[in-house]
Amino acid sequence: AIRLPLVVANWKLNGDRQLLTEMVQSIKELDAEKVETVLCPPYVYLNENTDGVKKGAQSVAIQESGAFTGEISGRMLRDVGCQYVIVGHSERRAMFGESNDTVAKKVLATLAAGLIPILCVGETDEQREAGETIAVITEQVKSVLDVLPNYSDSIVIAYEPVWAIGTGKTATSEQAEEVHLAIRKILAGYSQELADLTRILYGGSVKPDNSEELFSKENIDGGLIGGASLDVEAFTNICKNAV
Ligand code: G2H
Repeated sequence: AIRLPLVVANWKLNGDRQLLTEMVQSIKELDAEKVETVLCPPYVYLNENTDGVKKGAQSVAIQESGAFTGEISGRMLRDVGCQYVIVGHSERRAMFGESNDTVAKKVLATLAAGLIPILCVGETDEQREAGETIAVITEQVKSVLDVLPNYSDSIVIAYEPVWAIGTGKTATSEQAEEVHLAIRKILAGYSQELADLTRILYGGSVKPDNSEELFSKENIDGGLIGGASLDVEAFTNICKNAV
């Protein structure tokens, strides 16, 4: 494949230093030439030494610096060795009021700091029932790509149907592949190279036993893993299934 599989652990508001240490020990044994792995613990753990295992943040400030109490900038994340930032996770959109416009600004802030954004998109249950899935995804992807000055900047997209997040419901591999293919077509509208190179991850109740089937799909290039990324054995096995 031209796209190296990518598996990202999104710990959300969970985990501690000990889990990070144990996870690093397990993940560093994987063949990095066959699967790229990124750990996204809460901000406070990003300064830990992860022995070559890649790190990402779960969000980032829009601003570069200044009087923005509680915020963390892209430059700071890069300074402590991060390479990725998850942007626009559905929990941030739903609970912290992040609009498509905010998400686009965060993607720009991420790229400006020399980091790779993992742009999350996904429809709610009601939107899927109303037949709006592709329209919602298109709007979410385009609102970011339309403001990118340069499509050769590397970005990752994560498709996470909101109804499948932390609910135990997973999209079938066919449902997921259908949306992943639609996203790749949207990317091709900007440039074929962007479509060919951009990794599109699936997220939403990915577990060791459903990951192999999901990752076997042509347009699913890896996963964004929540709950199962808090278990060393489960997460390691998901990474192995992406090879
Ligand atoms: C979706 C996913 C990780 P989970 O939010 O981003 O979480 O695997 O727990 O559904």
